[in-house]
Amino acid sequence: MTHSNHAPVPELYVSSESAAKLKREAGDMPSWDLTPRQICDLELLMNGGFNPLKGFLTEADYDSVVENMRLADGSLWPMPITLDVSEEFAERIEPGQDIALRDQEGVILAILSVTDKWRPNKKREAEKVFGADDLAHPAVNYLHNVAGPVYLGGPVLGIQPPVHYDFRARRDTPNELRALFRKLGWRRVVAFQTRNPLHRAHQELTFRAAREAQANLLIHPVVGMTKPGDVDHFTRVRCYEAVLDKYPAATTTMSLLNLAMRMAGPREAVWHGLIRKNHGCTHFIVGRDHAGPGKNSKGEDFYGPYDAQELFAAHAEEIGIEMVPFKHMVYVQEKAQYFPADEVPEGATVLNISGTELRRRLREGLEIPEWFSFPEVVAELRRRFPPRNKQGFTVFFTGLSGSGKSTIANALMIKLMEMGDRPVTLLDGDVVRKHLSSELGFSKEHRDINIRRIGYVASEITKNGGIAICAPIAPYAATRRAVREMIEQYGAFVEVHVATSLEECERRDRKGLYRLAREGKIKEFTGISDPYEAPENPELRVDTEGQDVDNCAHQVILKLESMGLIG
Ligand code: PPS
Repeated sequence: MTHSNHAPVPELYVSSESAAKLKREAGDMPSWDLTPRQICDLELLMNGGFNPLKGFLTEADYDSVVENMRLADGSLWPMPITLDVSEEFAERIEPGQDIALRDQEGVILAILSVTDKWRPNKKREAEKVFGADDLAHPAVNYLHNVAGPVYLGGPVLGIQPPVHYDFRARRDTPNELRALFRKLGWRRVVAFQTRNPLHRAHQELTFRAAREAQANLLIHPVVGMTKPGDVDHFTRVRCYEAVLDKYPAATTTMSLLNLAMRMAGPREAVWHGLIRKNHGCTHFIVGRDHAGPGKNSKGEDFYGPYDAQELFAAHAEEIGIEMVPFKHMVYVQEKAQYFPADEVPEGATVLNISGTELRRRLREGLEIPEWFSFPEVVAELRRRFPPRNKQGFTVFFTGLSGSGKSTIANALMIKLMEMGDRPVTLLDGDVVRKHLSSELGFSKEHRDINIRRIGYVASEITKNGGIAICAPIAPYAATRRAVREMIEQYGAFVEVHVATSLEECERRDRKGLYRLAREGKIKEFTGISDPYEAPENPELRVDTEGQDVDNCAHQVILKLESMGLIG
């Protein structure tokens, strides 16, 4: 069991002549455009990473995997690999039919011979596979809110692998890795699964694990889909490449795994083990809280910290790979070196920087010590996560018509341009309606489209390091929240409620619209005949009654300073 098996794993690809023929035939079949997760699953199905699966699970296999962690024939398989489709598509498909599976550009990757079509009990799947039907679990959220309602199952004939344009030299199929290990003479290989950048503690623990197992080391990071909010794989791979140089020459290699993780803790660990076995590894590092999804909706952990190790240990023989339990490594100041947490000398000073603390230091441009990480890794992370005063952000004004949004937004823009460190774009309500949304009216549906367009443009500006100032009415809280979510993945979202009262707006009536609205000559007018949901927790509320524009804009500047966004 501890010697790597160099014989190839079965793949689902057909020969190149058959592929050409199948591809022609597939042109006439109904086709399903695969989702990003399904593309990851299909790649590992086809290249043998998910051996012994021969396709997307049938209903009998699915039931058995969900209930017993085994395929219907009894072999160990912990994760339902299913093809979820939409209602509309499912209506057109009957068992017995072949369908073409296409990537998002329309390239035909495989043919699925549909043998089963069913409506899964998602609540049961959530409870049995992920431990709870709780939307705080990313895979449960995916199951209920992203995945389609109907599953199709059946064997897959592989035509071609999904195309990757990035890091091609670092991607290997299971059989390519097996061949590499054979060529290098590596008979024992310990795999390290990761979805995070590696720092010194990881380097220490992986190297120790390899020494203990008397094995070579495979850094096997996931580049398919990881936990929402993780560092993107482009940045991570550049970090990994820097760390690779820190291992003694010829002991260690790295390969990228296009897996879509589910964050299913114990079941996921077993799954990861089977996948690594297929990739020719003999040992696998399982850590504390392996593939943990974070906290549930009550703020508790979904799984116990060592549940994954226990489940893995109970099935190690069958997985065919030996577990190397992860040692939690900590830095001991007096010794200037890393120790396993349970071997720290008495009375010694242990230093630690948590993930949250690391993000804070990056955000604020603070020092990240060399004992914690490698300078090359820190440099990559700093490049990707510049301090807040170098990142893009969005200031989103909301308020009634005539509340003074545009005037304050204009003054703010001029002040920010005077500072001159980042480009500034003003997306004023009227201007947007002229250039981006000229066909839209003021129904709820049209207002929402309008605000989402503004949000999209602002999120692109924010992503690219600029400052977006938006000044629409944006009367609906849910739409403002959606825009916030779009933007916060790239930078700060500063909501400013211009809280001028309706009476005051109407008294000023700068455009003469309130009079027309009162006379019924303008329909669906915000505040008069249409709702305005005032923000409950804006970053800032400004009152324009009794203070001038300059003062209001200055309050926004002070807020931006206090948030570390300028200065
Ligand atoms: S929304 O709800 O956010 O899409 O509205 P917005 O794009 O900001 O457009 C508001 C400006 O359009 C003028 N206008 C109206 N406002 C509200 N309701 C109705 N029915 C309406 N019809 C025209 C009005 O001049 C708004 O400009 P501001 O700058 O807010 O005063």
